[in-house]
Formats: sequence, structure tokens, C-alpha cells
Amino acid sequence: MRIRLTTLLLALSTLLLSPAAAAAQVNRRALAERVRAEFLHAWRGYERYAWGHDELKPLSKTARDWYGEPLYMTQVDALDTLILLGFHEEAKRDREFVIGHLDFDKDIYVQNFEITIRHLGGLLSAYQLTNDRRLLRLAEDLGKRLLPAFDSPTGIPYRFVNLRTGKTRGEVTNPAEAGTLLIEFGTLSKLTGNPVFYDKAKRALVETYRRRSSIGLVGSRINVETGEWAGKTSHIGGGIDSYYEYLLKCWRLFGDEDCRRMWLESVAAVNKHLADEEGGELWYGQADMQTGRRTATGYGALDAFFPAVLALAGDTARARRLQASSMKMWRANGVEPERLDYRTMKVTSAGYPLRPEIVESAYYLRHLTRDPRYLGEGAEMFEDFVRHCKTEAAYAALKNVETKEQEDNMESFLFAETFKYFYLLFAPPKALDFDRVTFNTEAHPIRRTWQKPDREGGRVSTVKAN
Ligand code: DMJ
Repeated sequence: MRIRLTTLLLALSTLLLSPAAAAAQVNRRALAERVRAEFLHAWRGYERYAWGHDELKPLSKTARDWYGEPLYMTQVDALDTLILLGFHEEAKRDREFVIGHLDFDKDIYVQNFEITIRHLGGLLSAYQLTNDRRLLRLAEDLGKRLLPAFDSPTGIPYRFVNLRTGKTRGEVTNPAEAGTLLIEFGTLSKLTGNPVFYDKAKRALVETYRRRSSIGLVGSRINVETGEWAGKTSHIGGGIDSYYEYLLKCWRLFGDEDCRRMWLESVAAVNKHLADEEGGELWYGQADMQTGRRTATGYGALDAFFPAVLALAGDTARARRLQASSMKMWRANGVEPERLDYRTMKVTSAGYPLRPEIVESAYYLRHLTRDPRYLGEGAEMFEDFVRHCKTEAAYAALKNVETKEQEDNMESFLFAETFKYFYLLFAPPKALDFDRVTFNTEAHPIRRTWQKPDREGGRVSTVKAN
């Protein structure tokens, strides 16, 4: 009842007041506390029904392991959020469990990208927050086991690698999986003093970029053995998204000037060929990577990361406009779908797997513009999120945002990202110093605890972009 009343008041104030005035009604402290309470509800469910497994299935109250045996996906992904939200007892218990049980010496093929952003990112971030060197040792062991993935003729990594044997699989990958590794591998190099991690991950990023078309766009799928594109549709959504994110962020985190150049050229091409004006609104659609010809007008929950990246790069004007479009997408059904056609606003993929990107963008925009409207958006989304996704045991994905039917699925990024970004949006700035961290794509904050780049133009590795 309390939730319904709050929702009603919020909806009324949004209707009657300007966005800024509506946002002024947001009680940030109370909302931050509510986020903590909801996080704890979901965490307790995980502890009770799935402790020691990768994920909780929130409707059947059973557990799921990605690879048949657990790699403690949720426990690693959630650790820094437990710390940042101040759940110290739970964090300690989780950390000791991970250190006591996580062993990467397993005869399983793991997806290099997913394990890098969740495990490597999670372990490195938790190490920086706790100074517990056992976490760094786990990260280093994992990093070494993932290295064979990069042993392709092009240096672009295979998608899967066996953690014990180093054998690889999956020769057709995409820019996101190839290019979303440098924050984690680069940080591992900085913290261990071993440059091999930085060099391999940077080469993968550079080799992907090198294969951009003459108009500066990358495609959707690439063969790591031949370097040929196997899918020539360009966009900013899933499969490419975080490739752009890491070009920008690796410049920010490492001062790598090659990343700066690659980012600036790439974002110019994206803004020229993928940005679309539709009825006075800004969207980003699909285009042929070679000609720039528009091929589709799809936008979705994953694309909604882009306002955060644009804002971080200083382009708040475009970031604001795109966030307004993302909010239109959210409001059309009271929760965003995986994908819609922005010309017709028809949903083309109806699920909501608890994704964080739109909240992440509200958080970045709030921090970088100080505009209270983004608090109002966050409050509105949080009410919807709780109303539709909360279950007796935890939180559940939605199978269909139009019917709000739930699905027996709760990905670990709920803890790593969605709750973290909601919390940081409402919490006082001292909860985490935005300007001193760079979030990896799984929202694991990394601090530059190593020396600033030297006078060699910020060159931090032997790999150069051309
Ligand atoms: C996360 O694993 C990461 O944010 C990734 O970059 C995209 N997909 C999910 C969240 O939606």
C-alpha cells in the first residue's frame, strides 16, 4: 500500500510540476535507504536459495550454474556493491566464501567477455576496496588462464577458452566481446607489474578498430582468424555497445592516447551515420557499415548506456536528448523492453532482464549536469522496477513488459549494476567519488592507484594504433 501511495504521488507530481520541480520532491536519503532495503531483500533470497551457485532463479527458488559447476557469479559480481552499500557483515561473509571456494582450475569453456567483465572486474574492484591481496591473486590466476583466448592469427580473442587446458572455441565474435577487456586486463597489468595483460587486450581493441570501414564504422560480427566481417550491420546496441565505452574509458583510466584518438574518430562516425532524428527526438539506429545506409530503426535497453558515455565525453547536449528518448521507451510500458522500433514505438523484443543501462545514464547525467530532473527519472524508474519485478524471494526479470509476466531469471548484474546505479544516483556524493573512479561495463569501479602516464604521450604499452 505504501508503495502504491508513493507511486501515485510521484506520478501526480510529475504530471503537475515541471521536471525540475518534481525532482525537488524526491527525498534522496529516503530513496537511497529504500534501494538498500530492496537490495537486501534480493540478497537474502540469493543467500537462502542459491548460496554457492552462480544465480538464483527467483520464481522456482532454485539455483542455476552457467557452466554446470559454480563460478560464484553472483557472489563475485555483488561483492563491491555489498561494500559500497554498507553491508559489511554480508560483504565479509561473501568475500571469505569466494576466497575459500573460488578455484579457476576447471575443465570448462568460459565466455572470455562475460568472465572478464564480471569476475576479473569484480575481483579487481573488490581488491581495491579491501586491500585483500588474496582477491588480487585470484584475479591474476584468472587473467593468466584467459590469455590463450588471444592466441588467434589476428590477436582478436576467441569467444570461449577452457580454464584448465587453454583450448579455445568460437571464431566468430563481435566488437563488444573483442573490445571490452582493456579496463580489466590493463588494471591487472598495472597492479601486478606484468604488461602482458594490457598488451593483449589493447591489441584486440586496436585490431578491431583497424578493421573499421572507410566511413569509420564497425560491423556486428567478425571472424578472429581471418579478420573478415561476418555481419556488416553497424549500431550501438548489444554486441558493439561497450567497445565504444572502453575506447573512451581506457583513455580516461590509463591516459592512453591511442584510445583517445580511436574514441574521437569512432564517435564522430557514430554520430554522423547512426544518429537519427525522428519527430524532433534523437535516437540511434542501424546502418550498413560500408555505406552508412539506414537499415533499421531499432533501439533498446542496451542502447540506453550511450547517454552515460556521451555525457562522460562532455557531449551533454546529445546525452540529454538521448536520455529523453530512453525515458520515452521506458514510459511507453512502465518498464523498458529489450527492443522497440522507434519510428512506430512498437515493441519488437518484449523482455526486461533487469538491465541497468538507463539508470546508469541517469546517474551519470545527474552527476555531470547537476540537473535534478534525473533524480525524478530515477525515482520513477525505481518505483516501476519494484512494482513489477519484486518477488517473494528476490527480483525477477520480465518475460513481457506489456503483460508484466515475470520470468524465472535474475542475472548477477542486478546486484553488480542495477541496484548499485540506483543507489549511487540517490546517495550523497561521498558514497563514491565519481571523478576518481572509472566503472567497467559491469559497474565495477576501478581507481587509478598507479602512477599517472609519463611524458611519452600517455603511452602505456608497446601496442600502437594506426
Ligand atoms: C552487463 O553484463 C554489462 O553491462 C554488459 O556491458 C551489457 N549487458 C549487461 C547488462 O545489461
